[in-house]
Amino acid sequence: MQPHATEHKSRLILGLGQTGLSVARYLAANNQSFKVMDSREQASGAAELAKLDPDALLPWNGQQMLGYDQLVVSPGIAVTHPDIAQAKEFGVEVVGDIELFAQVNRLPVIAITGSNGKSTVTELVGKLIEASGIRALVGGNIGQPALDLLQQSEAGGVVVLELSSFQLETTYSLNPVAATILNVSEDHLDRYVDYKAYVEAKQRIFNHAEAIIENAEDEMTQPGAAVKAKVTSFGFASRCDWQVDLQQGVLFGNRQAILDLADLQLQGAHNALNVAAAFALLEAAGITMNQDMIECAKQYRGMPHRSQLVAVKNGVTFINDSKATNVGATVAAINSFTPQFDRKVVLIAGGDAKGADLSSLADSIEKHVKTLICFGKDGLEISKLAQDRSLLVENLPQAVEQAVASSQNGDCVLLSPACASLDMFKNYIERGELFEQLVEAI
Ligand code: UMA
Ligand code: ADP
Repeated sequence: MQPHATEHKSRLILGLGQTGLSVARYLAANNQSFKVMDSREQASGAAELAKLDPDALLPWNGQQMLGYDQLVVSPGIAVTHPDIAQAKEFGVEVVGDIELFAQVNRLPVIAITGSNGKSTVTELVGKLIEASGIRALVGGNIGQPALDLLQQSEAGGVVVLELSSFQLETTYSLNPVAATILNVSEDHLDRYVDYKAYVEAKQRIFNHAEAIIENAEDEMTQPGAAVKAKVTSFGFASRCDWQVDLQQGVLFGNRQAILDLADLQLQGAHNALNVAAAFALLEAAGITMNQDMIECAKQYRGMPHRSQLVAVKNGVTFINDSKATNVGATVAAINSFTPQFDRKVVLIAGGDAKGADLSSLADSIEKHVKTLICFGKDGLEISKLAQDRSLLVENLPQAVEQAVASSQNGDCVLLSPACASLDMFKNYIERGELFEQLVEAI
């Protein structure tokens, strides 16, 4: 049992990004003392922290960490870092911002994790809750740190949290009314010893969940026998509580037709599963479905940089899926465009594969991709997946140039990198925006 977040103790925040700042704001507002360490010379939140406490920021020092009761670790810093591991061994508590949030939050929480679709489902669940007439407080890995939601929580509502595996590693007390792992595929293997450890981190979301939503297509999303919670399923098969019936083109909830898949603005079978998961989460949280919610789901267009149409130029369709930072997302994108563009996809991929096994991309490329254009740190590895149809270039502008040269009327140029962008860009947004600018300039 972790001590209560507002109990007085000496706390050290590790990392001064969005999370670290939100923890500092929260502790300062509750008259709790704290210090902050960041291993980088220019921590992004230093100016804002100085307004709260000009003396709070200290240089990174592993020995000094031993002198605190609790370390509040940002998700971008591995808890296996030798200094943190040593402090833990020494008896210092190691928690994250979600743990502090869970210890004081009094509102019902819907918790969402998975390798892909987290942000889409989190945003959609928030919109559906609002459509039902209830307030939704949406945050976590999606951007708004969870502790910042507490300021808005007095007026009531339901909290919707997107949780990364990193955040779950340092969370102990969260007891969501409904929790899901949407899917699991290889990701972040630069942070985990192996795939099993990554899956175990994700499974922590079920620890105290009242209801669990599992993906019937993916065993890794299903709780172990030790977990005692009501389980609801979503998937393609008729046995699922929430069924995406691709043959009939209908989403069924508890065997009742809810909507025609053709009426969804979101494209692809993976997104239909996302909608099914969202409805299943709401049902498990006790929110009654109504027509406004169904209309809201149909109208939802998804978030930027996730399989978004950029333009059609000279008969060629350009799609920005820059947020595809792992193999699973790129496979889903290729599959979702196959009905319209089978063997007419010019795929732009590459970047930092984060240690993933790329071979599972080979089958989709082999079957459905016309030309593969690769760049970035792991571009060469990806290009080897289809040597007869691949080109290796230096950067994204060259990739777009080559894609234009390789495409003809009726083709689709798809930026879906299967890799993180950090080897060449600030983030996936910068990568996606550059792609959009390059397409606009054609
Ligand atoms: N830092 C160090 N040493 C390190 C690494 C980082 O001192 O070795 C410091 C940096 O200098 C920086 C701070 O830690 O000042 C950054 O902390 P952070 O990387 O934990 O990032 P935050 O700004 O706190 O943002 C985090 C999430 N980032 C990560 O998990 C890497 C954000 O998710 C999240 O939106 C935010 O908290 C609010 O909850 C981003 C993400 O990329 C979108 N998530 C990964 C993903 O989706 O795949 C998990
Ligand atoms: P996350 O927050 O988990 O990264 P996003 O909703 O931001 O998820 O989507 C990330 C990428 O994954 C995008 O390329 C998107 O098209 C793709 N994607 C979304 N949902 C799924 C899904 N259910 N299965 C596979 N890929 C998906």
